[in-house]
Amino acid sequence: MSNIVSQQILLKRYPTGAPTEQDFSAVETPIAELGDGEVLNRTIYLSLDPYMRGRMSDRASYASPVALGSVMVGSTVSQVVKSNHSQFSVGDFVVGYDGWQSYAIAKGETLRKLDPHQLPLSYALGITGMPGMTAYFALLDIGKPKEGETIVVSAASGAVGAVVGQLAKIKNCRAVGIVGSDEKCEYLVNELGFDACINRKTQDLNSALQAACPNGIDIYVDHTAGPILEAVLQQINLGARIPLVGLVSQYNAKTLPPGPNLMPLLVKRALIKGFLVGDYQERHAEFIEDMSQWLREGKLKYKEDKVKGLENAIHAFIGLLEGHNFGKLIVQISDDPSHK
Ligand code: NAP
Ligand code: FER
Repeated sequence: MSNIVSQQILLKRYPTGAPTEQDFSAVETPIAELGDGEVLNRTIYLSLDPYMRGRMSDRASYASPVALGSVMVGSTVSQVVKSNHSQFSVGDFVVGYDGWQSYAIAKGETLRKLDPHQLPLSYALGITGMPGMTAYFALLDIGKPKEGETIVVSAASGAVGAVVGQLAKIKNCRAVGIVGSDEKCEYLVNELGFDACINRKTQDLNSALQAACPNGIDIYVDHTAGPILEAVLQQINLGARIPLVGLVSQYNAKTLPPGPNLMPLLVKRALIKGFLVGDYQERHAEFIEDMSQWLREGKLKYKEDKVKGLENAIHAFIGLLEGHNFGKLIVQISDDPSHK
């Protein structure tokens, strides 16, 4: 055993609602000897991120929970103190996933070297780390911004949101942020170049969005779900895109609010897209050709629920919305001479 002691923060219990100090415990643990391929890191920076709340829960999730009594997980920037790995030397700066502790033994393959002359080391946990990458791909790959479009982002002054808004400006779009204080709003507009900003705590979301987005909303990068998503949806444009990136409004919820829980959409990278059949008129011939053939070949079965007499239409229609029809509901109003 080396004589180095690591200060560690352990998860003591899974919080109900908002985490409290009592959910954690602080301990000092002597650092073990290094195994083959391992590196001893002195933590310089630890990233704190909203996803950690999800790991502090034994509810089923996309990621396994932090085991009670173990060190809280988290991304770190560290300096190598000892190395049993050929690619890392004492003094190297690395980004890794060492968690909430002052020293950690890490496997070399979990670390990436950082050049301290390129950018401040801590940026590797933010703008050039996981949050920055989230902003970059959520906006550019899913949002696909086009010049002149309006982009709204919630948690807009945060690690991801501030990058989303600035990337929107680089793409010559209108950037509108939603945040929780006037101070954050001023920063977004005056320092980061956002076109407008809404304080979700003091302003009426619907009217503020209307004022801030006179041409409607083309992209909403959703970090919150909940009431902000609800308000934004009222003002989206034809063909709007909504990268569902986070649901922070419900991370501390003891019980989920009524209505659909969108978390499975995020976890499964699922697509919900509005549909209007009229958009497909130009492809009518293709539809008729395929369907007629599949019907002739017996590959499609079709059941009709035929009600006879116009006088029965009202009753049948009321039943349609109550599930009384079984198959395609049709009213036969007069004889069909083609049908024997
Ligand atoms: P952040 O924005 O730096 O911090 C979280 C912010 O959430 C808070 O500062 C607060 O800002 C806002 N917030 C908290 N409670 C809220 C509520 N009830 N309603 C609305 N807003 C609330 O965090 P971040 O690291 O940039 O992450 C932002 C979001 O992206 C999170 O939902 C996170 O889980 C998600 N994320 C997802 C991925 C992914 O791969 N899917 C990756 C990274 C991050 P205001 O008070 O100013 O509104
Ligand atoms: C988050 C950060 C990261 C989050 C999800 C992730 C839903 C997922 C990362 C991954 O598994 O790649 O805040 O919130």
